[in-house]
Amino acid sequence: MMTIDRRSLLKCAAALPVAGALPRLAQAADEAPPEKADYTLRIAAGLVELAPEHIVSTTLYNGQFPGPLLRLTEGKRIVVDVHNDTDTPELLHWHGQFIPSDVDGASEEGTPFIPPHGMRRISFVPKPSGFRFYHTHVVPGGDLSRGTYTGQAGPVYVEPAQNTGAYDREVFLVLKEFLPSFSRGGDMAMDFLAGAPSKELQKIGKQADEKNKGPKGYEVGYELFGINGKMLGQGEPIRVKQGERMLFHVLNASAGEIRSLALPGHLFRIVALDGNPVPTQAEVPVLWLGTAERISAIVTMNHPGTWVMGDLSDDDRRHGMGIVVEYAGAGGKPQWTKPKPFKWDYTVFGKPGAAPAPPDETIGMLIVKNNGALGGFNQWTLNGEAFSMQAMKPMVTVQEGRRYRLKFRNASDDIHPLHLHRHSFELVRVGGKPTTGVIKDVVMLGGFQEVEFDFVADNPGLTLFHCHQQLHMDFGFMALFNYA
Ligand SMILES: [Cu+2]
Repeated sequence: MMTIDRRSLLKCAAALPVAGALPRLAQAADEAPPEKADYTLRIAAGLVELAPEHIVSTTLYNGQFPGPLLRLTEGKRIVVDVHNDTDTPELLHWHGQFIPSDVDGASEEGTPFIPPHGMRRISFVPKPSGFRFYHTHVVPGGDLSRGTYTGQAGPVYVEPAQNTGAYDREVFLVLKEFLPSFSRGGDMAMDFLAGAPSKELQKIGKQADEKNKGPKGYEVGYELFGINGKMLGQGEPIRVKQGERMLFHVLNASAGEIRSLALPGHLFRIVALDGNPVPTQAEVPVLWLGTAERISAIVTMNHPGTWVMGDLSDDDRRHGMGIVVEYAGAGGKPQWTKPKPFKWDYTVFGKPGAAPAPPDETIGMLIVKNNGALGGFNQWTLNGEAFSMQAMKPMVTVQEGRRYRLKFRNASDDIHPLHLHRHSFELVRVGGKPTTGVIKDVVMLGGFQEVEFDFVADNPGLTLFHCHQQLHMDFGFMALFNYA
């Protein structure tokens, strides 16, 4: 289990080879090269022992899943050496941080690749504080051995200037599937989001379907599931004491799945979404996380026993998506009970009665699915255009200092975890409800629903926007923003 232990992390970092002996390539231009890196990450094939009878070979950071927890300090510059021991170019993206385009880790923004069997030294100032993560940003397309289908993901905690919240212990949980394969259609949960579908968007979706008849486009399914690289019942349980306040930092590191998490008999008091403190700390029985979303929640341990903290999907839990929580002295077989139906509503964490600042400009984006249009894969368009990796044409030009409202209309039945690089955004309308004060970098947009969020153009440089569902982003669901 990944509990925090600063000393073991530092020890582990020190045991890694120092970069000096290796060729230094594609160094970030504006940094003076320091003597030694603060952190070294090495991308290479490795094994994940999900269970003794399920050992998976995939690409990892530092030979482990998840990659090492990096505890950074807000505002304190770091140097990171990233080695690529694979045969293909790689990219390491610092998800949720306000850093320059050349180190953010997306080639669409101009970040150089880490060459095969080469390395890249980067340096940046971590911010904002809170729960972030790092992951690969290459485009796997139809290759399920690349991109986020691999084990390339690791948590980052950027320590704030001042500490928040009262808790006794912190635990990081990284949710991830393994052994992907394609199928036609899937069985993802769809009905858990607050709000109702729009008739007009359903009509647009239907028109698109009539143009693209034929079998359903490919979806990705998985054989094995785990938390921190262990299937449910494997590895160490989370051992707790009655009355303890546990702060769970949960990351959905999936390539495209939505995850849920419940702990029978307990409530989660949500203190932060995507690492950013929420204005209203509400208690919920279930966490729902779209791909790349993070939730920080405090659970007061007041229901002794041995419990399964797991996904609501019986099938996914049976294939490993869960972890045992064991009270001191409890023993016995881990128990699971299904929570009562519950709708996930981002607005309950917002500031009641407040109105968001008015935007300087509103940009509409209509999302349409062209069923199976790309050799069996669904094609995605934003305002009628699928992103072209050849053209790399910016869709929106923003001006520094202005506040932009993006209004998304989803004419498909899929849920889209929308992600903006290098900036945070404020939710202003979700599931038909106005809200303010919830700051995120990924938000789930429900099937045939609308969502609106505002961002301030305050970090000049090419900026990527995309759906974090790997299959969607690779087949059109991306847009580049540039600064005037
Ligand atoms: Cu999507």
